[in-house]
Amino acid sequence: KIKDQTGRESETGPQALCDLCLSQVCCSLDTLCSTQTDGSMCLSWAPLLPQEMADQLLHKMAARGILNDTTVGIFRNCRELRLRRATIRCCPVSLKAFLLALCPHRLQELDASWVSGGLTGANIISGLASNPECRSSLQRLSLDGLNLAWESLWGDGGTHVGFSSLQALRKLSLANTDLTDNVLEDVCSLPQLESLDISCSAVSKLTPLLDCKNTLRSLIAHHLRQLDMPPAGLLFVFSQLHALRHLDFSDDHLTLDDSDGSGGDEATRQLLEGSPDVLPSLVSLDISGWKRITEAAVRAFVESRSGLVFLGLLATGTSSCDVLCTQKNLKVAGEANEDQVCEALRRYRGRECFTREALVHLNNLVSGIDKPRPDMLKLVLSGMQSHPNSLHVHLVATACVFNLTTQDLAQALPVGLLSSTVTQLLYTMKTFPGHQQVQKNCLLALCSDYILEDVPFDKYLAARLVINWLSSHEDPTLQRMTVAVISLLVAKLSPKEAAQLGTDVSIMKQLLAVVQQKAMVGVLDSTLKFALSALWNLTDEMPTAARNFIECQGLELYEEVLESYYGEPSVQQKLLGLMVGSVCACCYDCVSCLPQYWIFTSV
Ligand SMILES: *[C@@H]1O[C@H](CO)[C@@H](O)[C@H](O)[C@H]1NC(C)=O
Ligand SMILES: CC(=O)N[C@H]1CO[C@H](CO)[C@@H](O)[C@@H]1O
Repeated sequence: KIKDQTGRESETGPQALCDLCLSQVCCSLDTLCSTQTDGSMCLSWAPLLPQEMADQLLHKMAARGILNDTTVGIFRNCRELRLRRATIRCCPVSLKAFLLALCPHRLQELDASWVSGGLTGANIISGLASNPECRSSLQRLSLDGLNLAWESLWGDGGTHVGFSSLQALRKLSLANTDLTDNVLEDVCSLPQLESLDISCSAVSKLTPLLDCKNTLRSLIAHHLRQLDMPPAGLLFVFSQLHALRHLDFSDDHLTLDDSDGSGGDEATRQLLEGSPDVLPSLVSLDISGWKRITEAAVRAFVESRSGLVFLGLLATGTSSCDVLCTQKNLKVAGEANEDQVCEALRRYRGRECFTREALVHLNNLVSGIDKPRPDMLKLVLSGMQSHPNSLHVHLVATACVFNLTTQDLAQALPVGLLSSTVTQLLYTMKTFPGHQQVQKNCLLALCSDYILEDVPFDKYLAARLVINWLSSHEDPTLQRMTVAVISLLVAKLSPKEAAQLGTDVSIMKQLLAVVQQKAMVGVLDSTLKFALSALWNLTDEMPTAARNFIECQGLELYEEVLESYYGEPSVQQKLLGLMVGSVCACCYDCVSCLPQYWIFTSV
């Protein structure tokens, strides 16, 4: 195990040299490339790289968010950079760039999920099928989240292409697409199809699956909203899928009255209670979210299938069924205990509804916890990262983070993990600016001497976010916390960052308002002291900040405060320190503040 600078065991160890080199290439693309006439980039000098290196470079570029029409141009050179396992996941890549840069390669794998350049599923299929090598080499394809725009393939009497043109496909993912029954028929005619994901699509009948019953080993059919088959029909299809080992037929009906009468509920129950001759090869079954199944049905199923390795039972009300504990090799996603909840968080990372449900149960488990649990914190963090815009997820996740990092627990966690966690909290604060509870949870988690002092994160961003929040809240406990956090953060800023923060008049006003509020009632508490320290740090030798301070009537206010707290050395020191500092800073810069200077000397 590797130790980090602070001597603790680090989570990750050093980065691989290859990884560092690829990152360096990503940062230096501008200098390594020339620009072609159409604006795309082209490596000025391209050595013949080992094949895997090209894949890794593309993955790195996609992960860093720098893959787009311009930069993907470097892969047009398909002699030196040979792609096999390509990804453009979530990247803005247009049809033209896709055709020029990716289609000439003999691809084995392509992940084009959630691309944002207007590419449709039909574009991708016809592009790939136009390269005869690709037709026979492509084994895995993921088009999650895309508009398939299938009609466009049949326009103008052109040659018929479809999924069936890609004869080597074994694994296909079409979750969250407009996949319909007709297109599913085309898909199921693939001769080697082993794994299919049609979750959240518009499919209404599963009958086409009968065409690939001999090859299909994994079917993911989560939340088929438009499924319209009687239970007997569904069960018949299942009974024909002899080769199926993994079936995910989960739904996300988390309340009882949400049932859509698709027959899925009843079919699930019958499947559980039915004979093990149906789906004889099954080792993994996911039926999370279905409400009408019973513990008796689950028990019957588990007892009749000794080879079972996974069962998804989250939000079914059956995960505390006693038989589950007796199976040593069986992993269960559910809510009955810690293992089940963690399993659910791992499995359902991509599913908002289940992630939230599992986090709620995790929060119950970790409330009052007194052992550091980096494993749990990692799961919470990855749930937040997978659903950056889901308020439901962040509301619960931030509460979990607080409980998992509170007090002494933080010091026992790996610094790298804490640093990523705080960075995520800041992102969360930024994403949900108006949400009281989320902001409060983040603030509570941040409000730790150890985290503020010893964990690396963007202190400038944190200070801005926390100050923003201060403006809209008057609850004294939270105000004290906020001001304390601000004062610690401001002390940690680089001179450049502090100068930048001090240029914001609203920040000065917030802090002065706190001072004024305290001075009016004449209390001398930590909030006042923290606010005075923050103001001092912000203005010390900072001409612009000092001028802002003066323009916001800071000197007048300080004059009054000085009178009210006469004989309180701790306050006096902070007041005079700032006044001397700001006036000095300001007079170098701005003669107009001289009258205030005279006020000051008179004091
Ligand atoms: C693509 O990304 C690069 C690097 O991030 C950027 O400089 C360039 O402007 C982007 N091009 C387009 C077309 O968005
Ligand atoms: C020990 C501890 O800090 N428990 C807290 C866990 O989080 C909830 C809020 O979600 C608090 O109410 C508990 O006090």
